Amino acid sequence: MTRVTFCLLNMLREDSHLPGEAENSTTIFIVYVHTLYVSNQGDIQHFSSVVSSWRCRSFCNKAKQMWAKLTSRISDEAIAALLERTQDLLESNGKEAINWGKDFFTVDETNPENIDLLKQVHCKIWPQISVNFSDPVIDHAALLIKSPGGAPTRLHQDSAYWRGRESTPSIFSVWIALEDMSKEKGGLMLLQQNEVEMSCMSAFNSGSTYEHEQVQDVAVSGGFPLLIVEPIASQLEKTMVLIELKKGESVAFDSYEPHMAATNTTNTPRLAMKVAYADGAATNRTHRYMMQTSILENY
Ligand SMILES: O=C(O)CCC(=O)C(=O)O
Ligand SMILES: [Fe+2]
Repeated sequence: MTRVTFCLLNMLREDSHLPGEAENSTTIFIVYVHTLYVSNQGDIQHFSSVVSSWRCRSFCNKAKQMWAKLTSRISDEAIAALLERTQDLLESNGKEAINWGKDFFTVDETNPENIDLLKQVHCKIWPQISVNFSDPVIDHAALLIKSPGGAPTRLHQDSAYWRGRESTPSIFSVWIALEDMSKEKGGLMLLQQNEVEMSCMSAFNSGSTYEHEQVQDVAVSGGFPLLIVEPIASQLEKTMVLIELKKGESVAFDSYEPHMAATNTTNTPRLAMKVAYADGAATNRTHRYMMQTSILENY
């Protein structure tokens, strides 16, 4: 009797089509050990065993809308400094900072505001960002404070707001929790199936925009006048999940990622901010909130 042993690697692919257009695939690798016993008469008896199998998710090649959670954290000190400076503004401008939060970070050379704080935040998040921009800029940064009882942010894609702004879409947002987030606080909600690794960010902004409609009363839509139309919105909302973010944690999402937030049902303001990055080389126009990251880093 002769024994012959050999290994085979098998590769299977599992595709999933989920609501919200994201298509993810999982590759399953299986290692088999095959042993053949060949008798002196030439009969073959076969024995096989699975040694190991592992699954490898290859998200980014097919997902059309994407978000990724950063592992870096903004420090408590930086957040405390930021919140201290928002106090006066909150009192004088009203608590719904979604309407004025962009002016908090004014990069205007003659009258810059809070750029030291923006630099601290940027220097924490930017090293994690893996995009291939030839001229990285901050397109805008904003406080996103939702007052107690503040209206929900209704479902939209930012691409609907940024139409015509760029030759190739590049703008993406980093949404930062300035306190622990919960659904009651009105934390950010995204489509779970669109989560990718940070290393997939170079594939950001390869999706498409759902039809949006203009709403007249922005007060009821959380300050955002362009919303995904029905019945698409209701369909997507079924799979929206709260992104669990602790104070200082953040999530990057591309301009095609549908997002929303619930009403803040607590009795304290929801404390969050965002930094929207872009490739300056793709932009069709500049504006007073825009700043090259290299200038900010040397500020
Ligand atoms: O923070 C929110 O409630 C929504 C923010 C948002 O939609 C955005 O910054 O694009
Ligand atoms: Fe948005």
